[in-house]
Amino acid sequence: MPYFCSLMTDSKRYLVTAALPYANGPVHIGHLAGCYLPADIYVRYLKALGHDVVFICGSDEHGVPITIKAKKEGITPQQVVDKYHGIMQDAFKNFGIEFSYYGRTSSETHHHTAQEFFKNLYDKGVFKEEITRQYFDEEANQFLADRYITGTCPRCGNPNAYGDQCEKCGTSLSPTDLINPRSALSGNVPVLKETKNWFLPMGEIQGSADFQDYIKRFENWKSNIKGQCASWLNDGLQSRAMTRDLDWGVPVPLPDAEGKVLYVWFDAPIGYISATKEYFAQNGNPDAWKNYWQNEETSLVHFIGKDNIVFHAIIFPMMLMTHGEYNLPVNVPANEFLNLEGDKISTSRNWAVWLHEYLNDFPGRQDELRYVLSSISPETKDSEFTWKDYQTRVNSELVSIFGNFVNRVAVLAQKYYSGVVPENPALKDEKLLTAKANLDRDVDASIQKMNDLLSQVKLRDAQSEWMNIARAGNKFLAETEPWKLVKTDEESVKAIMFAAIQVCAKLAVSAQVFLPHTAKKLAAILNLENFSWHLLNQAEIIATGANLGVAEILYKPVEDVEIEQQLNRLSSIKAAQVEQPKASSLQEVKSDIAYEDFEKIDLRVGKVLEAERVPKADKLLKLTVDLGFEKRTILSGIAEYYKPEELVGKLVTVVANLAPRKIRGIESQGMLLMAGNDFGKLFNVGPENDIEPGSVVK
Ligand code: B3M
Ligand code: ZN
Repeated sequence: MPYFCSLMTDSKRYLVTAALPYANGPVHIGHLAGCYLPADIYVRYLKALGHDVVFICGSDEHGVPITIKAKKEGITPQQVVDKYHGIMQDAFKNFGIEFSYYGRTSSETHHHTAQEFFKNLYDKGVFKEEITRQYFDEEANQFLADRYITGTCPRCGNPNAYGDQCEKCGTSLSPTDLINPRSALSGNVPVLKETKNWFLPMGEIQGSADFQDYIKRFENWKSNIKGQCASWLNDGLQSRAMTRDLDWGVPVPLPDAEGKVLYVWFDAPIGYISATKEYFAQNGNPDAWKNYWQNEETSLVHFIGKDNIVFHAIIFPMMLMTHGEYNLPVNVPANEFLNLEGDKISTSRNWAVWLHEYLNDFPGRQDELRYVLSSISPETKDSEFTWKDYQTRVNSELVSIFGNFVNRVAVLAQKYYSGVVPENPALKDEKLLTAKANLDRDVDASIQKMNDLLSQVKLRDAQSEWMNIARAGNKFLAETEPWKLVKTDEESVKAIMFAAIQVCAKLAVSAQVFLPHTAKKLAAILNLENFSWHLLNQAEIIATGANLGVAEILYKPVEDVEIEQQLNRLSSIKAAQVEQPKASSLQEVKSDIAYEDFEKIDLRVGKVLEAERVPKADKLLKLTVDLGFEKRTILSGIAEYYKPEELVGKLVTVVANLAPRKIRGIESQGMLLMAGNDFGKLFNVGPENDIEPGSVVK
């Protein structure tokens, strides 16, 4: 039954990218599960089918994440990127993520390519030059782009959203969208200062026929991407500055742009193009990159994490489209987030399983981690890595099901036939015939499903079908019991072992996409040289008379003590964090303000009349507050601290003249005063006595 013949015959060209990680820290399991492992599996699958694939990644070496890290470590941004570029590249390689090329955005080719791209759009008159007021830190004497500014996300209420994006809900933001903005440099409240920048008029482009045509593709994409994109498109896209007042990045290639660089999200995706150029230049074919970017027969696929969706599904395609010579992505498979032991993975809080440390602690055990991460891949929703679960999945699935099956077959084949594949005589016994028919049916069904799932980029389920092949093999051995039968019916045992060896070969061929190290070892055990995906169609992969290799145990069980060590490491990190806030739990006093400035704030007593949760916003409550002279709708990020019913009837203090602001499509007409620090509780700051709503607080 040739289930993937159609795919085999029309070999296609693919350019697959995996998000360029910021070179501001090592790679952790969240990165791997988010996009690098899925991209690698998909690329291996396409290659196994015989397609022509170039797989591109590299270090994102610009942007505020780099300069913030440099400041923190007391080194230059260049030193930061040099350090982490090497660490990341090595870790990916050792883990078996096989990029065709791993570039870096500090390269000369990249600077050129990004500047040329910008110039191309500039010359076409795409950008709108605008003088706007941007946040500025007077103490640091610096504009606060992107991550230099933090505040509360207007969409989900996360108090630690960045000026370019909220990592909690994935929304892309502008600094002025943030509620209570603060400078990440000094903690100060920033001021607004005028500066000139070049904007991509995304609203206009959204209306263009080309873009409307492009977004039809979303129809076939994963629902998490479709959902996010639909919500931005429904809100209507806003223009976005493609330049920044920063001194680290690709200089804006215009005469009047001194001290300005390209927005990191403008230059970084162009990094995919630059890296492809470098790859082909290195191979002595400097023009071939065009075939992968500018030839419509090539399929462009971007693997990313959910926080990068808007940039890859909307902004970069708009750039490519307005340039005019490039392909647009045919798919943008984005994963959700992976959490670790009940908490969000965080580089800055050191809450992560670092890949280079894993490779150190578990040498030669890359595939165990690959297996577990694919099994829990956050394809449709956030998922969770725990060390206990890691141990269970390795020991009770990889070792006990797959490892056990191939080991039994290899050992019996050595024992009965000295490692030479036996003949395949026809089975006669009814029970054995049924067992063999079941085996064929189950293995074929799993291979077919695995193929369908792989081509739909449903890699987690695809891997579980792969494991089902081994399950079918174990069931077959349990039903036929060749170790007993060998005493009475040697002919049937030959047929049983022949069939079991073919199942091992199918496992080896299909393991190449998920567990490449395992596939190699198993191929050596089977003495299998050809790895073509074609073979999965064949009833017989290894012929009678072929010599098998040496039997070898594929995995060792994960010991309790290994898990304890990892858990201890994590607990000491938690312990260190709990202590830290105590030392600095009180924020520093902000710089003095004039009384006239204070007087501008109109504080009033309000009475909460109604309170309810805001759907899909964990932290937000929607309140109706009586201010005496009118009733106001106020959204407040306090849902974690107050139940709606606790607030009804309470007196609160309201900033009554705060400019209204739309949050989640609802206009918030004021703000409640709350006391608290960044980690503990929040308490309502309201009058202690019953006083009339609308009374002035002074
Ligand atoms: N460096 C963000 C990230 O690491 C960014 C991706 C760039 S892809 C062009 O999540
Ligand atoms: Zn948010």
